[in-house]
Amino acid sequence: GDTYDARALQDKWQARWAAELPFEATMDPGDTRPRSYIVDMFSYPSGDLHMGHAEAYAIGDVIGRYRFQRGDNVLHPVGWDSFGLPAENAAIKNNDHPYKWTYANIETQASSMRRYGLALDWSHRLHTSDPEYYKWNQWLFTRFFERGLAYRKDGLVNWCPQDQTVLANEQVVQGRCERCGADVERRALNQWYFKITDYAQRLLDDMDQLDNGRWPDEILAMQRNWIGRSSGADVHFEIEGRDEPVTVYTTRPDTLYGATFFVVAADADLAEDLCAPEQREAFEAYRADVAKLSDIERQTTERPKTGVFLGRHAINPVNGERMPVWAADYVLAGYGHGAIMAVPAHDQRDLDFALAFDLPVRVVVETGEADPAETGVATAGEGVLRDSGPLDGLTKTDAIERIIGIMRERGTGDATVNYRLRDWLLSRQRYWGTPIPIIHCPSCGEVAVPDEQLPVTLPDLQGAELAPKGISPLAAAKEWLHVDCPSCGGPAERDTDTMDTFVDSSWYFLRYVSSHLDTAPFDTDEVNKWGPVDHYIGGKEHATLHLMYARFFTKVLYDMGMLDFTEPFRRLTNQGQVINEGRAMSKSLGNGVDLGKEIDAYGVDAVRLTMLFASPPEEDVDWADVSVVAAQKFLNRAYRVMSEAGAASAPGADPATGDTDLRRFTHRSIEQITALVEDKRFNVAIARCMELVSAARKAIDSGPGAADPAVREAAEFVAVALSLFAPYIAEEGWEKLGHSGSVAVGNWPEADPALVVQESVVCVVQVQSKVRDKLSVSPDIDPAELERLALASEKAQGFIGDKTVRKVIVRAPKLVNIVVG
Ligand code: ANZ
Repeated sequence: GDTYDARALQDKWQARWAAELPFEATMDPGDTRPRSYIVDMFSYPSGDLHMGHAEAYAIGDVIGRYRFQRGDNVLHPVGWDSFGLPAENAAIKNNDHPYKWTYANIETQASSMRRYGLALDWSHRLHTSDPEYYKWNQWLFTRFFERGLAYRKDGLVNWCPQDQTVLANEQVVQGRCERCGADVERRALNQWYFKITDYAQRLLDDMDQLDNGRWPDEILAMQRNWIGRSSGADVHFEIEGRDEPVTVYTTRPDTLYGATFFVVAADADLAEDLCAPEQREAFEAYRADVAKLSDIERQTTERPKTGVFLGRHAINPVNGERMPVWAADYVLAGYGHGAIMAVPAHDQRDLDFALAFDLPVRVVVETGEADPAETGVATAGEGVLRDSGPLDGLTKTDAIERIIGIMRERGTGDATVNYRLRDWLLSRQRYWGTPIPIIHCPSCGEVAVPDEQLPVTLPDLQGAELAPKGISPLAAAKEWLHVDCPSCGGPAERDTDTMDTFVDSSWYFLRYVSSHLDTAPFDTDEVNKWGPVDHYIGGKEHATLHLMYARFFTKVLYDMGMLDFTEPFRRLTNQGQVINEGRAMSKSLGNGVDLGKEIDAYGVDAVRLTMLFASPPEEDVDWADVSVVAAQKFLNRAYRVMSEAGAASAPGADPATGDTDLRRFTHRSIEQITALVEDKRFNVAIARCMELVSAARKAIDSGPGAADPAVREAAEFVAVALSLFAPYIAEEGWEKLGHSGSVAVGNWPEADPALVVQESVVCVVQVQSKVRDKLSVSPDIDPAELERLALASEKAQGFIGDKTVRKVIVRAPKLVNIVVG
């Protein structure tokens, strides 16, 4: 037939792949093929697959399928990130168990993935909500706990009033809940944390394994920013009437002589500690106001400065000056030491505060700018120190070094480094997650559930029992709650919080390798053979969440001796979004496109090809600008070329006897498409496939004809190349070409170098834009060499004469224009 029947091909080849399993990795140690480990960020089972999944999975599939074609032992597994709030909210609404919604959606997505033609290894499939998976979350938590990397503390946490649960800092976006958009509040709670801050410097240092294009620069920049390394000094200030000195962190110890007051975070315990009795009432009132604000609000520069005098004085260690101590909200309790020396002349926030409360402003760095006390603008730039005793006349950098030296000698301060990164708040007061494997015993304290009692499975709750109450629903499951202490045997209670689901996704790519192992979270030897993941594909919304956490887990597991690598993902590709009419698809805009309907109308291959052809993987695809019909037409042309070539000749003919022009075209296509695919420029690779199909068509219609071995050679490469982008039609075409097995594995050809070299091209040499000579040169000639040849041309020299060459415009290989005057 002339046109292919997409649905029939899908059914036929899906069944074949399911029966023959061409995409399963081999774990056999005797298999010496290179290993490729490709992972897509796993799916959250919120419903059926949507256009965004289709884009991301198409990209990951090209990467995986290319490695299959190169003959690698490929592991490209699949799994589900299946714990989380939406399942629970659906269960409350439907008076059901979250289990049902979750696993029904997983099955829907799984069958859509199979239909979508993804070359996945289904035998490694995992779901994080299975006890056989989350048991190992608990096991890992216990190891972290033993190493002091999981701990509980009281603190102000982000509280989502809508979801009735705490959120990690990373889950608060501009003061709102990342998930539901509600304004996040602050609450004082006792919660579990992972000590990611211990790894701040390594998270920075190891980025040198990820730069140079291996990870997108943008993601690395966001992580660097999130970690927020700052280097400066700790300075100890005596406080009048108090034994203990108070330490502040400053990036500008050079400005110590310009410090005119002292500020403590109003919500820090220190403020309460320092407050003089006569100021207590004013302080308490102020602190109550501050508790209502988010960190983001507190740091916005537009807000007027507020604060209260604490009735005390600090002593500047360099000059003995008395400085009033204030409490204010622009100093954060959780950064540095929660206290600062204020230098209003050189720090804008301090200046705003000084002007609001009539505190002195003293310039100590001469920058040549106007007096901050008059302009209201602090001068933060470079300059020379003045009114600063031993620092006078020094530059900022030298002054910093000098003052640190002085303080070190006197024991009043030293150089130090600070990070913005906070510990990872782990506890959630919700049901559908991994129970924290801790038992609280009145006499033994926090006791880890012994490994042999894991998993601690979720109690069987559903419907209204899951409704948010501010405390975890698990607390209501009394039978589950009350246990004997594993240590003393006395009555005790389980921890009722569940883990942030980002714990689940921090190590699933390790579990995949041996996803059914029941003696350990993963098989260390096997993971060290496959890992780190060669290529990880997923959205950039995970820049500071999942991608940071996964890096952290990998380092901890390395330290535990369970891994021999320190970074989880060698290469990272962030796919663009599929949008419509210039905007993200959304229910409220009504501009959503239904993946299932597109596939029903045009077939999987045409939809995949459209996605991949529309733009490079990292860029957005606007569905309003693409033509799935055009993709379908191209696939029909490709299909006809493959079937006509297949009908006219049998496999095995010696291509050397075929048409040379077409052969050259085919081999140049092989060379270019290989390079383009390796460079992830799939859209251009597809354009080259289209040109190859046209060249083969021409050879059939008005050249050597369909039976020519060069036509077969071209058509075979069309099938092989298309197997990356449009797998069904590629299989069918390959079969039409007379082959029996799958086209998808081990068929990628090498370009014949003899056929790839282009003979010479003609280069026009102009003088004053008039053609004066023609040179025959290599198509990849170096521009400098071409310029030399053009200037040496006798004919061109005749027109240059004794005039001066002003400029030579070189457009290698085809044009050189010599400008004289
Ligand atoms: C005196 C000074 C003078 C400062 C000057 C800056 C400029 P980064 O770079 O973000 O680390 N600071 C320290 N702890 C703080 C806290 N808990 N809340 C709010 N601000 C705090 O910023 C470090 C600087 O931010 C420190 O250096 C301190 O102000 C302030 F001309 O000390 B500086």
